[in-house]
Amino acid sequence: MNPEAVIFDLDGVITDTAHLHFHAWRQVASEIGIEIDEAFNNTLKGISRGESLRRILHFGGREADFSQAQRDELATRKNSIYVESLNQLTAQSILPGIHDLLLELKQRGIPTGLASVSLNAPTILNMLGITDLFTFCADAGKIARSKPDPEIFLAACHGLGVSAQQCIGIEDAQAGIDAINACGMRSIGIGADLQHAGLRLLSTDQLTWPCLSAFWQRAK
Ligand code: B16
Ligand code: MG
Repeated sequence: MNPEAVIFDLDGVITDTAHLHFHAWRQVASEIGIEIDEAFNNTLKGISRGESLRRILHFGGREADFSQAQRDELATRKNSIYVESLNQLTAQSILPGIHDLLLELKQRGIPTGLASVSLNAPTILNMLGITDLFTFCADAGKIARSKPDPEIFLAACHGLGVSAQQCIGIEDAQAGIDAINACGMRSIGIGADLQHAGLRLLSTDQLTWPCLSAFWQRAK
């Protein structure tokens, strides 16, 4: 038996945009006197734009200093810088092994889903030239809670018409692994430091169909 679907996170699994988020947030944060480093940025993986800003303001001790309208302006400014930087993405920016895996899943008739909380996800898939390799992309604009809440993964399952218990979810962030586990999917984590992943791999080039299939047989 095969999984009913394989559901992917975007940032850190399909392509690495974490450094682009970091550069944009660092610029906006620095303009209001908050310095963030890459270690702090890692804690924002899988966290929505609004919640990321709240955490940055909290980190800088400035949570009380900005109205909602000012926060919206900061988030919009960060997004403009980020979207500008997406111009550098091409098919070469797809992480190792991912294109081959998406093609193989398509050939095997196994549906693929995207569960990214990024409102820019459709643009990014388009820049990478892989929109057609996804059966369904959950709409981040329609979810109320970012990871570790399972909402975006459940939305992907719903759109694909599959049951979460019959799917594999792939993530690079702890919040994402927690979201996958919370909805009863089988989790694969990319990264040495992840906790509670059903299978932990060090790099996306280990994400082959034989690897996923063996994991699924063991998990069932
Ligand atoms: P945007 P994922 C997440 O993507 C990123 O990991 C996170 O850093 C970012 O804040 C979030 O998307 C929202 O992105 O500002 O483009 O809407 O990991 O869920 O694919
Ligand atoms: Mg990610």
